[in-house]
Amino acid sequence: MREYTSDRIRNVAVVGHGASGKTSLVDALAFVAGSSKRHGSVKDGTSLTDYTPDEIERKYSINLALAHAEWMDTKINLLDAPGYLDFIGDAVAALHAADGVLIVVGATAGVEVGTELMWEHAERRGIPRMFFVSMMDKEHADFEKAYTDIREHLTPKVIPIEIPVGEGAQFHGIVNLFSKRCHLYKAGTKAGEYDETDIPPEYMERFERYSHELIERIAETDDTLLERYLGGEEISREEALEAMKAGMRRGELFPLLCGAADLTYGTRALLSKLVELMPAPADLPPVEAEKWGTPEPVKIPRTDAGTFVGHVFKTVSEPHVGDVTFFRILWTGSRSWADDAVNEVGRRTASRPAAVLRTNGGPMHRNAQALPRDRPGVRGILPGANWRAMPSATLFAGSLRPGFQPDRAFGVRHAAVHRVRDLDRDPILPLVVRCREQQEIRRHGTAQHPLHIPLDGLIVGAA
Ligand SMILES: Nc1nc2c(ncn2[C@@H]2O[C@H](COP(=O)(O)OP(=O)(O)OP(=O)(O)O)[C@@H](O)[C@H]2O)c(=O)[nH]1
Ligand SMILES: [Mg+2]
Repeated sequence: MREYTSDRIRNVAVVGHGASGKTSLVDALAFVAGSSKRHGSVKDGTSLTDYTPDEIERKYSINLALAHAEWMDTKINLLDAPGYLDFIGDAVAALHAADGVLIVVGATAGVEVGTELMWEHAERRGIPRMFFVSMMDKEHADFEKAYTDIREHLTPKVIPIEIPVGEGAQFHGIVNLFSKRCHLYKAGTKAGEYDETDIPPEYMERFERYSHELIERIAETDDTLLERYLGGEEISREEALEAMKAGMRRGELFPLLCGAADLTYGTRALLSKLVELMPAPADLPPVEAEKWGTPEPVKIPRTDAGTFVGHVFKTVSEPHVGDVTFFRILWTGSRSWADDAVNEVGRRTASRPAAVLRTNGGPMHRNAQALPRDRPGVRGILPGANWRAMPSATLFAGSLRPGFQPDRAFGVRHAAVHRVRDLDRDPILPLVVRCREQQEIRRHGTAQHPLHIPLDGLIVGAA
């Protein structure tokens, strides 16, 4: 797999209510992009990101898991979050590791309690969001209803950028409101291939209505565009896309797309929009952190120079492997990651990873690739064995060598978790995590699944 520079990376959390189609969508995106050899399925127990025996048996996600899709010369890291509230801690961790959020809403179910919770968490973080109305092929699928639901329950700033051609069993295409073209899918399409056509006459009136609304809403977020729009000037696709991306960054616009992951319909358009509209790590402001072991604040610019800095967002214990830690690179560092990537979370001795892998799906099970130790990295999302560093991709696994003494300090700060209610009395336990910035972040857990996510887990190099 090739290496990607940070302007060619998108880190996207895929969140939503339970069974809204997130895992199926991640599978379809990875397959359609050619980054996964097979189109896995939750029903058959072959999905990329529901890979643990428990998930395969139960047919729903329990853990946050990673996959990626390479599209338009860009690597889209997809963090597939579980939707069931019991596991919401992992979904919150995904939101904190990503630069953009894809909120999946079922075309029959609309906005549900899990959708609202994810929206609130994303809103608090203020990161760009995009909606995807999934399962458009299902009986009683209703795009309009899902759109209205989002507008009424989540945000009036949602705006469709494509509309479906047909719904339920008749769903067979999408009209792209930017390009004013129609994508029609053939029955039996395997990887989202489509015929591009003019807009069917019977969809013209609907297209005009939505297209008008889209341009008007985009223009409202940009004074120069608004002036031109009111002056009757045409706004090009590129200008509209650029203004939309900027509007998303400011939290003023939330595009809405649709499709059917099982059929791979709408997946190519979604991949392109993830690349075109989601921010690259390099587009974002510096990360605010603290020097390890001191209260001294530091700003970590998102450049490729300096000391390696990563953010751990999930640690799991893998059978026969040991601790596997997922982390994203905030700052690659100019030295090799293997030297820089060291250390300990709340332990006395520091340690370094025994192996670093990248994965598309389960850590040790499939598609895992060992990474050379001396490669100067590129930022991305990765996991690690009791953690650490890594280039453009994903997993980092292995066991720690005890007794390693680092000459450079790195550390993860676990947020202090305060219990605010009694576990036994309240099955969904609101917890308050107090970060160093004294900001309060509510999280939820249950007695069975207490939360120990290094939400505040910045690894900061003492440069
Ligand atoms: N008809 C149809 N069914 C779908 C589609 N996408 C997903 N499903 C089905 O919906 C069910 C739930 O899909 P998942 O992908 O597991 O949903 P999820 O959001 O990951 O669920 P959790 O991880 O439990 O939150 C599965 O049985 C899928 O086969 C689709 O596009 N069309
Ligand atoms: Mg899932």
